[in-house]
Amino acid sequence: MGQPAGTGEHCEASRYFSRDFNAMKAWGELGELARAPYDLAAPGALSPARIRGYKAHAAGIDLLYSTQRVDEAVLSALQRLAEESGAVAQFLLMKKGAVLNRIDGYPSEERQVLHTACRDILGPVTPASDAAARAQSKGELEKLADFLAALEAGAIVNAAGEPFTDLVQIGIGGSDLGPRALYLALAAYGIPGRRVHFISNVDPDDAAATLAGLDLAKTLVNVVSKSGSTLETMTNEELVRKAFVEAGLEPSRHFLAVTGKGSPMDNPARYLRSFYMFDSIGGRYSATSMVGAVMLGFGLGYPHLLEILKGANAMDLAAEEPDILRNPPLLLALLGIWNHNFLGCETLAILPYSQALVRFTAHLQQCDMESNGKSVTRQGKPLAWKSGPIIWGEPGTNGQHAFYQLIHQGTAIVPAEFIGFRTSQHGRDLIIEQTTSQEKLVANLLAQALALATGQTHENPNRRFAGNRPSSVLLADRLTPYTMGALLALYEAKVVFQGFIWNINSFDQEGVQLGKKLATRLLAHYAGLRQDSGYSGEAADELGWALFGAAGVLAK
Ligand code: G6Q
Repeated sequence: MGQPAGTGEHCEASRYFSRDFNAMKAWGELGELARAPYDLAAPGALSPARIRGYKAHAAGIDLLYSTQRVDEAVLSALQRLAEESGAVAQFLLMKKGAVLNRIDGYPSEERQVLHTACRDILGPVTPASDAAARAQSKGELEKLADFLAALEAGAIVNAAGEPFTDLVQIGIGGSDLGPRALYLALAAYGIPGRRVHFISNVDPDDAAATLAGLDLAKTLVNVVSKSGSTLETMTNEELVRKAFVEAGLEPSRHFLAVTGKGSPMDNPARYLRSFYMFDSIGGRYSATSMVGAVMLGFGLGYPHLLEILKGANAMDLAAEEPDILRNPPLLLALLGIWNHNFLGCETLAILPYSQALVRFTAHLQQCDMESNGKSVTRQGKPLAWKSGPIIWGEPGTNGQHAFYQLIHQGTAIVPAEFIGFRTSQHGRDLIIEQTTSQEKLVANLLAQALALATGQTHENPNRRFAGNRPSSVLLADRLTPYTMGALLALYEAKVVFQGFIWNINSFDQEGVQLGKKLATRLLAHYAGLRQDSGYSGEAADELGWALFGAAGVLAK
């Protein structure tokens, strides 16, 4: 395991690693086809046959794409693009443990990318399985199973012999967004009497508000930081530890750790239990590692956690399929490239018609924008084509009463990805005027996709809808743990496929380092002032002082 992507058994597929997007034959073909994309607003353009036929399926999720501006010629060219770029070959290499997190010839993270191994263990060993990563994931999962069973059996309790009812997860970025999105999505499956809470922002009010309603004596705190050194997380951990001490509680009986081996947080004596994540799992891809699993196991129970992993594994397997029409993550990636690189759309709205997915778009914003917001190739050369789009969105139908005006009639064309479910999670619904609320929700989703595609002619120009605004619909029966795992893995694979095709490194995040570094220097300056001259902090409130002070410090 762990060969750079240009040596040994990886040689065959590694020829794809330096292939420039605009040098591919399919690039030229798609450019030609983009001169006259499929006209969704033409009469009869959305025929029943098209709507029925333009559908891919995997792991319980349908991808409906009849409302994209594609026809058979475009789909064939997208298939050729997938082949020329070796998208699936690179995905298989990733799963096998190639060192893909790197830039040729420059210092970089030089890491494998093995988040798929966290759920690979829920399926059979395949030729793409990485044995060492499977063993690591299995070990941590077994440790977690033991811990959860001990909680269940009352073998782990608080000092008063009572069971733990609440868990607070402290973490930020990848150690917060994905896990939080999953928990909120699946809270309907929670173990009765258990609750999960989150603290991420270094804003002290985030911690204060979360702690306000908690009985700390019955609360576990799960501190999650791969590096074990993130400013926000370390600060919040200390703040929460202090609250426990002030309440007369011993933190090491309440605090759990999820961190990298050997990190400053890897100190099991300070924690009730320590779980590990590994270098080969990037933060934004870590929701199915211990980063999400400990909290999800506590809140939803181990069987539900396994269902999430099984759904993710099923989608990872679907992503190995070379035919793009049978590979929803790859097809979604290619449709995104068609809209972004060839039809010139700058942003992508991800619009879940499910309140439970309230933080899913925020997670995807990180997963996509941190991965593919890059300007150099994997050889360090400036990109001559556009990489990742801007991702945004909110749950529907609420969004319809907010920003859909621009999506329908604004001057920017905003492709959309709608996510919906045929039945609700709770099953509590009411028929009003002959339809249930769930039917109203799904009808709205489908109506939006249709309206964006076909538009509307009108003699009043202000009531005209140009149409030809592309969208896809991801539809599943119900938002279950299995479906959620599949949905998560679908988007993770979509993002890495796009990165492979754009020839960028989707696994590092140098772009977030500069601001972090400068903030650390500013804080050192404040600390020095406080020590030397009794500076109280108020002066920083004056904008002029703060700006000039900051500029001066940073210029040093
Ligand atoms: C994700 C990023 C980043 C990371 C956070 C938290 O891919 O690397 O969002 O997850 O900065 O890092 P720690 O887990 O090390 O605290």
